[in-house]
Amino acid sequence: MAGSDEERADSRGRISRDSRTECDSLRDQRRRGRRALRIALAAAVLAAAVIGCLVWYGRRAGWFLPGWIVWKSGERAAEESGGDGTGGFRIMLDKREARVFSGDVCVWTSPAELRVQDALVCDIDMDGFAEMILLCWKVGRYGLSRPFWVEEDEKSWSQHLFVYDYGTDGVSPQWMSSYMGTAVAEMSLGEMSSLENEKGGGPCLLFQDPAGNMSRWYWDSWGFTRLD
Ligand SMILES: [Ca+2]
Repeated sequence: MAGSDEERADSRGRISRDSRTECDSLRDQRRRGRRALRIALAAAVLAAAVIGCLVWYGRRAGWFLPGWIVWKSGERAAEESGGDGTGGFRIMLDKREARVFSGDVCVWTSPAELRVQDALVCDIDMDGFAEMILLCWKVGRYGLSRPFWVEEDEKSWSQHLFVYDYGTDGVSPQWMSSYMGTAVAEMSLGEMSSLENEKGGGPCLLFQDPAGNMSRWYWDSWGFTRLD
């Protein structure tokens, strides 16, 4: 009888130890589960932060610009002189940047926020002095300034046409277009016939869109107007 009591007590002791062991094991499992969840959450937050930074940097760097853009490079030489008796100037295009040279001296570099697709030099307004015309991309839809009623410009890239004067003060902005509203894959110079404007002809811009459609634009006192 005494032996039976000892066996029961021993059995209860084993059951109690087994229960504690199971409880400890369960707590360990829960602890490991919570730790794994915290690590997974931290990894997700870190991954989201890295992706966010990459997207932000990529946007600023122009990673998401349209694939049809052909970034031109090489020299664009002025056939005519700039204003105020300055001599001729030339533009060098390289790595989405434009630099203006007077002789061998670089007198201007396109602003860092611009990505220059192409450039032309011509007397587009027919005042006797050559201008520099940049086909470029920038973040936001407006030129150097935006209308007062627009509180914040857009954050996406858009295509613009900027016209610069070249004079004794160097390169200065003459006309900065807002978002062009039409995609330009290629830009070149054309000539209007004598019947196409009141000045008896003159230069115009030829735009080719990514689908190959052509259009002609001429300088109309303040800005470009489409001819056809
Ligand atoms: Ca001019």
